Amino acid sequence: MFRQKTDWVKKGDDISKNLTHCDRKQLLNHSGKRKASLNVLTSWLAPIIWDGHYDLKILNEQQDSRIGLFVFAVKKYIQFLGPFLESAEHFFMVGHNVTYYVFTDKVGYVVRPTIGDGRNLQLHEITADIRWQDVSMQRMEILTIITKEQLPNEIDYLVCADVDMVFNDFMGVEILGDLFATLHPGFILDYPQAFSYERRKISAAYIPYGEGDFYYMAALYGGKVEEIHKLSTACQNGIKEDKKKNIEAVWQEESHLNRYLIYNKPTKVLSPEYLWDTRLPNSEFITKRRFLAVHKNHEEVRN
Ligand code: 5GW
Ligand code: MN
Repeated sequence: MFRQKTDWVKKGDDISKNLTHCDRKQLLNHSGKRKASLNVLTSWLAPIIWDGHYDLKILNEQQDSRIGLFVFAVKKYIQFLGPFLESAEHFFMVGHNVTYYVFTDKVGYVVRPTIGDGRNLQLHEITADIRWQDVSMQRMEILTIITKEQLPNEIDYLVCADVDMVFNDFMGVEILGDLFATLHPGFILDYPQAFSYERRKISAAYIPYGEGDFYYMAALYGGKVEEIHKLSTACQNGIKEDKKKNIEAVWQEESHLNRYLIYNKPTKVLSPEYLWDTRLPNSEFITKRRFLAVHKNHEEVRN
């Protein structure tokens, strides 16, 4: 039987804000804009996760997995770790079994937040690479190692996130799947030719014009541990090949991630509800802002 829309709207929620697939597309009258990101299915029939299209109660009852959240916080980015973890305690996989995997060069600076039942925090000390371009790529290298050696014994799904973010609304088991990635909120209405893919043939991250479904952001993706091992290994190999040629992809590991996801389609795609930045246009499409970019001073955090 069809459920009434009101069935899944919590008391006090503004129903008009609960945009359906059709509402969202109707908002888009501009010509020359692409609607693919606003769909609830990709062309390979993977769901695009938007609020209002699933019943979290049912999903929670089906899900008994162990979930890891991998986060990297070296150098000045240590300042983002406290708010990241505290907000995760409020909003990330509430009621499920969660392990935080924190990698930092500043273990002594970490203030452990109060962690709820069934949740735990692992702090791992690493030495940070010197160049900033290498730091974000170092994340991939660590992922390849832990997804092979340690994580298969500890968790089922791994979620990988940037640390310069805060959870601002619930992010739950609706995101979990064999391999999932999130739409970059800056490109939701663009056609693939405008995506900032790596366009130089010499790079292992090269994507020719005419290919590509979406532009994914490296600030949130995940999947089964085995799938993340395959993904990180492929990206890491691409990064190493480029390094041998003395080049680096235009958006570092994000470029390699985008290439991987064209030839290995994600089984779920997360809508921009899962990665938002309040400075961006097109916010009328986004009624839930579950994971927000912290507005950082680039000069200050990079030096
Ligand atoms: C510092 C300067 C330039 C680029 C990256 C860094 C940096 C990144 C760093 O010094 N320390 C660090 O832990 N990171 C990790 O890489 C953080 O988890 C960060 O969220 C992630 C990606 O780098 P971001 O957040 O600067 O990338 P954007 O695309 O969000 O600006
Ligand atoms: Mn970031």
